[in-house]
Amino acid sequence: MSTTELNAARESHNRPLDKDLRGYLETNADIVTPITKPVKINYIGALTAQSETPILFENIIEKPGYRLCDILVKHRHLQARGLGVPENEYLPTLAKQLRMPPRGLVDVKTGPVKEVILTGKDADWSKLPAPIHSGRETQPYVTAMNIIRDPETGFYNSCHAGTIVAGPHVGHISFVTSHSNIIMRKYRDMGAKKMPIAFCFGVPPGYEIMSNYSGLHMDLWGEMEMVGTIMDQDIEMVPCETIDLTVPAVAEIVVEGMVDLESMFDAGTAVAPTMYYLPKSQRLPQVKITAITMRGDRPIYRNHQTCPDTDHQTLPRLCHEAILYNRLTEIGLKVHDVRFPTWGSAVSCIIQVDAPREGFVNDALMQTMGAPWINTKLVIAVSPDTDINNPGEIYKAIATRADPDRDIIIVGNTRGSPYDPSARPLSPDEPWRVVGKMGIDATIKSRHDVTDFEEAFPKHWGEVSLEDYI
Ligand SMILES: [Mn+2]
Repeated sequence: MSTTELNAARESHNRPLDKDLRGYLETNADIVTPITKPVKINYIGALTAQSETPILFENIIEKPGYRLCDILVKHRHLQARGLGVPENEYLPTLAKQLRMPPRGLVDVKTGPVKEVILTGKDADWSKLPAPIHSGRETQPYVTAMNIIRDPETGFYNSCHAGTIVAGPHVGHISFVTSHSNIIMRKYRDMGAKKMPIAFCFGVPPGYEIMSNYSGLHMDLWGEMEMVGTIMDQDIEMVPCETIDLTVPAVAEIVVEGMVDLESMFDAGTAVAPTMYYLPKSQRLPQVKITAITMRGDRPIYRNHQTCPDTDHQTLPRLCHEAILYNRLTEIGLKVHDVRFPTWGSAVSCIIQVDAPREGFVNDALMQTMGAPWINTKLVIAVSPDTDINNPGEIYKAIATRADPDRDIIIVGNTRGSPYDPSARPLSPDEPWRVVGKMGIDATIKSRHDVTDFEEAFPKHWGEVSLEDYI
């Protein structure tokens, strides 16, 4: 078997996809690093961020009985495992699935997440192995997939809004996504004072990829109704104990709560996707925890360590990449890849394209720069021969294939990221900011002589190894 065939076999060997996270970790044991030695919870962040593939802590000193996993989707080959397809089919597959109709949800009476049920005083979420993520933070930070229901449509909207564990039964949730705010407003307009929310820990990567969707969808489906579409299987949901919501039956842990819609509370800083402490302070809604349900046998807490570059940079942008893949394909160019690299601080995007003739790349750059989100401040177009995984290659393509006079588009005064220090704070609308955007065409162009890009190597390069002569 060739390496390509071998990789393809490895990456697609988990189709049909595992229904639950523990099954997924077993199926993909070849890339999971189990840590069986005792680990202090305060070391979890620093240890996690040294792993490039899934890591599973099985022995957390302060939290016996729990396991904790992270780094499920940081790299393309991991995302491909999550969808059960070879790496080169990952992006076209997700892009197509996002254009398909929602599969919906299947209600069942009970499931593994109901093996342990804690309510009242026992529903103490400070007992979960939620770590403190950074040097400046003082409280544990929960990054689970959360579910809220649109009160008008009944659709289940999901995101991974980070939530500060402020006490045994209290949290402060950073609802930065516009859909969460629209839904909260709908509840308020109906006269509601509280909104039910469920935090779901430990679901397979397919759930997480989909739950981070953020395009036009609210009038047709919620992210949860699409999980079955991208996982190609029925998604079973069980009713919550204390709130009127259903949750994935196969989750490892579910925390039920009610969001207070009437007041906002001062919360400290958190780590932005840019990995800075921005915004410096926030006023956030409060959540009151009403129940915790979980598996009986060593439930797996899913953490998304927020810094340095981890799943925290990648996960929210995977559906963005797929949506851009569709939009760029619509223009008529061949899209090889779309990537928000972890080293691009979640405000830059690389598109790897083949353009049929002059003019296409500028349209592709503008389409990407004009994306609905605020993370395409810097967009770089490269050709298929530039290794998109290698920052040095991207830099070289800019240096040798872009003429600043002809190949750079700059647009001023556009929506900036609240997490981008270079953007101008917009008073009195903080934390919003304003910033320009830049597109760089670093592809090989028709005006170039392709043979100019033939790279020089020594004779017998790749055939002889220095190791053999030491
Ligand atoms: Mn949404």
